[in-house]
Formats: sequence, structure tokens, C-alpha cells
Amino acid sequence: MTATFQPDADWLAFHPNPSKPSYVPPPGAVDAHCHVFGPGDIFPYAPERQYTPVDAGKEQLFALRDFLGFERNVIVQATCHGADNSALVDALLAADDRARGVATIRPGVSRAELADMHAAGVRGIRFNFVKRLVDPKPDDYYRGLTDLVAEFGWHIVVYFEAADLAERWQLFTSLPTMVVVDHMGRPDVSQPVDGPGFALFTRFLREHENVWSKVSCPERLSISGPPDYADVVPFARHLVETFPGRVLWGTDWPHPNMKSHMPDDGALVDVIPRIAPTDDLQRRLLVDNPLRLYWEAS
Ligand code: 0GY
Repeated sequence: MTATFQPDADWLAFHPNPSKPSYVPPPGAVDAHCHVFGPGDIFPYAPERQYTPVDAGKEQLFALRDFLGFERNVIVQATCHGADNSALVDALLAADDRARGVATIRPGVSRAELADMHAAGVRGIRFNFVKRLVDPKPDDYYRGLTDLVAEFGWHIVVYFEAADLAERWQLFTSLPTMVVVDHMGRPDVSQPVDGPGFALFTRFLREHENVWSKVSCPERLSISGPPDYADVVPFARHLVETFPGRVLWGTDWPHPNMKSHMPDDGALVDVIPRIAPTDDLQRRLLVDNPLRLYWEAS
């Protein structure tokens, strides 16, 4: 049988047999950034997508969750599924209250559709500004979508490149919801932690108490590479220690668009005690913060 979708020729598939991490997450730990892809013959990839991945379904995600020692997931709608959140909702409904979701919506989405997504476990929408993934829109587009979800108490997840922060500062600093930034705003880790680029990002959090950061994706940001990702650790640790109540951690499984290497998810988990060096910081990062944002708020 021919598969409905052929993955991109240079697509790197997720690690087939990650190592068991040495680090044991605390009870209740949440992987707060991961995706499901398809399977494409059940949940077709979007016509406007910029990549076609290897299928990575909910069963595989839940098996990885258990293997790595986590209890819950926050599943983020990936751009390859556009604004059709069916695969995401299907995973949420199968997760027995152990997953929450972040959707992608477009103008014209109905209140009933939003209410259904809320019932399934969606608690936020994602605005993606990364030009190789989407065609970014003017600020008012995002303000309009923010208004649509206000009554549900959802928050906004933003994914942008470091250079976008200054350009979108007005939008990002005026959003009335909680705002969660993916992957530390993608810093240039060849620059110092206290250099001007990352200083703008830390100012964003310092001056705006509604802004959170995922301290995720060392594999995407690192120049020095696996398994230690030593150059990314100081950036993540700085955020964890400075804003301990507003940080989240996630695997980013199945690691879309990785070109340099495919990370061993077990090795990624072993980075956690280096960015959150105390039990208290680990508990806040992995349990208290994601539970507050995704399970307790509504
Ligand atoms: C990530 C990163 C990427 C992809 C997406 O939605 C997506 O397609 O987020 C990327 O290519 O950097 O967070 O998964």
C-alpha cells in the first residue's frame, strides 16, 4: 500500500529507541511542548504546509511520556496541520485528562468550535512568526484572534526568531492574556547570556509578569551539540533561576525540521537538572507551573 503522504526526502525521523534518562522527574511532571503528526491517512496534513513529516501519532507520544517518566503532555498544534486541529483534539480526548492542547485558529472559527476544543482540553492558541513555517500577518490579525478566545480564558503561545522580538514588541507587550514564548525566543547562543540580544528577552519577562518562557529545544539552538548542549544550558538556567514561576519545559518530540541531528529524548531529559539545579526549581518547572497554567486555571 502506498502511504497517503510521503515525508520530505531530508526529513529526520524521531529517535527510534531513546535512552532511559538518569534523571527521574518528580511525580506529576509535564512535558509541556510536544506535537502529534497525523497519521496522515487519518488526519491529513494541511495543503499549505511547509513540510511533510514522518507520522508521529498519539500512541507513540504517550509511550514516550511513560518511558521518560512523565505523567502529562501539553500538545502544541504544528504548522504541518495548519488550522485543522483534528489530530490534536483526537490525542487530547484519548489522553484521559493527562493532556492539554494549544491550537491554531483562523478568523471565522465559530464559538461552537472553540467550545468543543475547550471541552477536549485546549487551553491556548499559538501565533507563529517563523517565516520558514508560515506567512506572518499584521499585528491586528493576532489581536482579532486573541479577542475570539478571551471568554475561554485561553493564553497565547508565541513562536518567533530572536530578531522578531523588537519588531513585534508592541503586539507582544500588549496582549491581555498570559503569553508563553517557545524555546526562549530562539537566542543566538554564540552570544553571551548577558549580551544585548538575550537582554531584550529577559527584559520582556522582567517588565511583563504575564510572560512565560519554555526553556526547551537545546537541540535546535545549540552549536556545540549533543548530548550536553553545553552552550544552551546557561541561557535556560538563567531563566529558570530568575523567573522560577514562569518557566515550562518540553521535549519538542517529534522534533520537526531538525537538520543537524535527531536528539535522544533521554539525553534531553538529562539536561533538566543542569538548567534547574535544585529540587524546588525542578518541581516548579515540571509540575507546579504547567499544572497551574493548563490544569488548574479552568
Ligand atoms: C517546534 C519547532 C518547529 C516547528 C513547529 O509548528 C511547527 O511546525 O513548531 C520548527 O521547525 O522550528 O517547536 O516544533
